Amino acid sequence: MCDAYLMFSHRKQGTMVLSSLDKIIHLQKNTANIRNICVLAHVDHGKTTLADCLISSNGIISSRLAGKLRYMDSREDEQVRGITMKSSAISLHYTTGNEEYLINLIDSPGHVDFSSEVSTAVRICDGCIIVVDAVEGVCPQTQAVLRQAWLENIRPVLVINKIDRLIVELKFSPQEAYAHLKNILEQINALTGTLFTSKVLEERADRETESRVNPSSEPGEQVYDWSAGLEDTDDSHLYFSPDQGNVVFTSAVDGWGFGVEHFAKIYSQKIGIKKEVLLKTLWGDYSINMKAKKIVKAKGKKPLFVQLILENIWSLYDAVLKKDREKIDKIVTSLGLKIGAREARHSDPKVQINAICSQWLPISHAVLAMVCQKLPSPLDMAAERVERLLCAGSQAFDSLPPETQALKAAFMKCGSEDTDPVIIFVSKMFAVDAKALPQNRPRLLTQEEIAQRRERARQRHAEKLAATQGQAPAEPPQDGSAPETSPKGEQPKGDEPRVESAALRSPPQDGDGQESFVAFARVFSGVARRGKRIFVLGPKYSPVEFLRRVPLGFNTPLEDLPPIPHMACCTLENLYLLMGRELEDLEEVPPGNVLGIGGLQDFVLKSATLCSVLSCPPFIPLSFEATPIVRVAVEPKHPSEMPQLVKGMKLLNQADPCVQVLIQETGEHVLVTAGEVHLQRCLDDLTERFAKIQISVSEPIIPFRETITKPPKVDMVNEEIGKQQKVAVIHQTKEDQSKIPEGVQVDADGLITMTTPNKLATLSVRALPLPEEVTQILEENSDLIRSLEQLTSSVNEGRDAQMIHQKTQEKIREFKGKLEQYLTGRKWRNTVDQIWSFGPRKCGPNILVNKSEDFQNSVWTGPAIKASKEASRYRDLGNSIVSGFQLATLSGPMCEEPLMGVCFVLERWDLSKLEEQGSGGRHGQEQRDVAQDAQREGEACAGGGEQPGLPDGGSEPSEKTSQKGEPSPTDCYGPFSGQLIATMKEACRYALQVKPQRLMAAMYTCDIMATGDVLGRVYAVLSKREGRVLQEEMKEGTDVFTVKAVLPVAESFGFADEIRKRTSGLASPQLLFSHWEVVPSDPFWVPTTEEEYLHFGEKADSENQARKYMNAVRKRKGLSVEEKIVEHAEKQRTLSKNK
Ligand SMILES: Nc1nc2c(ncn2[C@@H]2O[C@H](COP(=O)(O)OP(=O)(O)OP(=O)(O)O)[C@@H](O)[C@H]2O)c(=O)[nH]1
Ligand SMILES: [Mg+2]
Repeated sequence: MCDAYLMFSHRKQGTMVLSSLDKIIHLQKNTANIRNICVLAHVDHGKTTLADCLISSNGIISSRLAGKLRYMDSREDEQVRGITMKSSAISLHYTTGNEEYLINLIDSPGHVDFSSEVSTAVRICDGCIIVVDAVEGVCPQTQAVLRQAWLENIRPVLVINKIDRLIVELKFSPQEAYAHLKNILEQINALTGTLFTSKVLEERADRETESRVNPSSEPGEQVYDWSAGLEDTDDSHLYFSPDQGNVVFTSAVDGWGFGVEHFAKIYSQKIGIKKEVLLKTLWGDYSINMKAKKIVKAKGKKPLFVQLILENIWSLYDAVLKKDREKIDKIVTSLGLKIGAREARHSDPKVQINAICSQWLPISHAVLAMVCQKLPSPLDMAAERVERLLCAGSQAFDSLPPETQALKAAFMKCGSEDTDPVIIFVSKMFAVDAKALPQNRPRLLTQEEIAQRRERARQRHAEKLAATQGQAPAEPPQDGSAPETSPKGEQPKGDEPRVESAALRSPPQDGDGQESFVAFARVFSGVARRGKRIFVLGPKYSPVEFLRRVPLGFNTPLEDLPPIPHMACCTLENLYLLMGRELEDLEEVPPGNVLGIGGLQDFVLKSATLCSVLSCPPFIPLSFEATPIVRVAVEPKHPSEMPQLVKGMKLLNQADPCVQVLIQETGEHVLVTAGEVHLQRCLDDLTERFAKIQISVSEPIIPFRETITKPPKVDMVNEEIGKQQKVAVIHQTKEDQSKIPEGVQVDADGLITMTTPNKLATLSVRALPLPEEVTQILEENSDLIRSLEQLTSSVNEGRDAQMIHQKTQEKIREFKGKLEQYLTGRKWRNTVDQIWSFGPRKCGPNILVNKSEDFQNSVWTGPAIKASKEASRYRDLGNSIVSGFQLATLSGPMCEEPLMGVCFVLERWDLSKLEEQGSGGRHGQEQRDVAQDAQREGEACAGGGEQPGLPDGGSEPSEKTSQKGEPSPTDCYGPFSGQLIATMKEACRYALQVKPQRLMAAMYTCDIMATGDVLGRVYAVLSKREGRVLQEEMKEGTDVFTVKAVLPVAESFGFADEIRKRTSGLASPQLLFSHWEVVPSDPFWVPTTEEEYLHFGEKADSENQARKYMNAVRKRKGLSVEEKIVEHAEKQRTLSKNK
């Protein structure tokens, strides 16, 4: 097969040079030749290594170090752990033919914990490189990043990396490797297909492809007609296929890579078949009849890809690994390569392979050529992407003011005239050591300067020598001798000896180790100039609202503007070119470029839209895949250092797109992070950079949800709850109910009736468990619910609602339909129409249903319009009922965690007493703010006034006194609306407590890749931690298994480490929050039947997972914990029986 090498002649391909800053500045102006791209992949698939290769092509790092240095991983912990944690950008220069390109490359992390960094990267790119490990294939994060790319509307190309592993590790034959690669492509195309057809992309799909062509059913026949069908339809870019030029095969560590185009070019010259034909047939089931120079479609025969490409690579590896000197030399000469003597003699085959392959098939050329050809420039931004970026929430683009709509053209034109609006999006803020900023850093010395310095050093040395020899120096030392050697405007004052090439400048004034924030941003339109005044738009800024406030419109001079909410004005202080670890100063940045902006830390928290015109709406928020779920409380080791901690937390919050920093009601400072690795990074950042103090960290705070279920049919020993046992159960429920105070009426079926302390209103509430599907629908649609609630409330307040996007209305209808589909049966009749609110926070997974006859109100239509005075009173007080419901759902009775999947039905709401009393009394109550007294006196009043079970009768005293015209005693209860809120809240809580309550635990999905031999150990760890395996699959052709499991977050701490240790690093899990799951055990369970006593013992102290969780939360929150320390069980039992 070696003969094939004779066919190649090494031609100078795209060349890359060490670019000067001037060159880059020049290239930034040619928008059509800019490519803003990010590298996305599953963790460890080789993004940073690939980036190294591309960077080394620019001479920024040496090619020998490429792949080892991991230049883009500039943090110490990134280097130590070997994973990327932050996305960072670098500008590269690439020349091919006559065209020069500027490539703004962003390397992103692959670990799930840092997926928010991926979101910040894709927002400011136009295209992305998806890297897939040839052995591991499509992994969970591959899917996630592909999805993110799709959602952002950026175009992907594919790099299948680590091909060398197929040769060296898996020892595949070229034919097997081909089948394997084909398989990977199919997987990833299937993924693209599902994304494409999935709901999110439905509308896009409709527009972009009339006919969805499956790449496997490519028009094969046409190929015989050598020229026809080559200018294929344009939807091809959706799918990955080597013949489309959007796939390259690489080995980043060995420095090589190729697309089929490279080989098509060479073979078309050698065999004399048109390049276009070869392009179409080099991938796929085609083989060649060399004699007839004909390509035929043939299954089962050796495909061209194997024969003409893979076999050559395989035989090269074979020769090098077997140290077959002769063969190596033959290959090298036939390829026309020149291998340095050092590499050629090197004992490590890797070095040889790298030396040969990186010349033969330079990876940077293969990848960058594909990027330049297949990925769009900023000028090609789709109109649709612009519309999406500008239309937050449910707004329709057409409903925006005309000035705003006009901005679309600016985006697409990328105009750089002075009249073009400047629009910049900041996708994250990152912290850099202030010393590293260009303005605080010594300038790189030019050759001349270095020469001068060398001369000076020599002179000094001579002086010193002379001095030691007791001679006077030939020349006096020059004081401040060489102004020309110091950076502009920085005159070195001292005459102290200077260290060559070390810092010329004293550390910046603001002290050592000061953190400075740089915005990671992109100019979408106009030229960003240093010193330019610009508006910073917060996420809630709205041009529509602006027009409402400012009648003169968007052209109002700045001085005349009234204060506008969510908007600030600032100056672009410093602009930087992002060069990986380095920043370079820029004066201006033309549109379509990625840049860093200094001096925004006081204006921008995490992300923002900067704009020179106020007609621009803020960009839609970044979509984050990972939900922050791991919470810890932090405190300084020395209490006096609290201010530093607070300051540090603030900085950390700004520097990380995903972390949440909050102070809990308990006063604890809490960090919420996406996972353990993320947590560790945040803590490191806090102690080492932002707070610089010792901190102590609590055990992770694990979130739970509270819910209720249907009464169980079997008891804990799996016996059906029969009649006799039921007695016992009821006995227990009675005991539970004794917790419910007097004055609250409980019906047998769980209906709670409560009266406000002033006896004027009576509420009857029932709690029902929602079907699981409904809870899920509610969870999934929380954004939609939020817009729905906003809409209804703005209608209620009489404001005309903003024009709602047609699509949103449709979605609301669809959502309602789905709820109706699952809420069927007698119990749920008409329920959907009667939904009044969602909670907590008006968008949560619990619903309030209004079945009261006196007052109808529904979230879909707003309150029923009844003109009567009575109706308006109900309407006014309705908010209190909703607030009570919101409070009740925010923290449940078990351990004050939010509720989930509960439906509260307000069956009756009686205000007739209030009506009787007349409005005078009510006014009196509402106007007087006696809340403080009320508490004190309230207790006294409540003691005597309430009659259990007779809510109506209880209101008598208040009526009497109010008739007397004296201050009514009900005043002591505070405002009536407040009483309603409290009563509603309490009623909801009691309604829950009479039902079987359950905890819900947060669950991770966990993807583990492990080789067959360590699989058993992985399972052992999983089951120890209450994990459940959902699926186990073997990757075709390898002995790698992928295991999908679910694992409670509560049990996940240290899981990754444990798995890694137990499997000697061969398996590593990726944990991603997925859903909430009911913990089956009843936290309040105690044995009640003989069987249960027998089985669980009288102390009933065997493991009750739910109770353990509940008590842990209660303990943490400082709530009372009923821990039964049953010393003499017999005695206690008799006691309670005697009662
Ligand atoms: N055999 C082989 N190993 C590779 C190749 N490319 C990268 N690697 C190795 O894969 C490991 C991970 O590489 P990285 O470049 O750090 O991976 P990454 O995708 O940046 O990882 P994260 O940033 O943590 O998501 C390193 O040990 C690399 O040496 C390749 O082409 N072949
Ligand atoms: Mg990386």
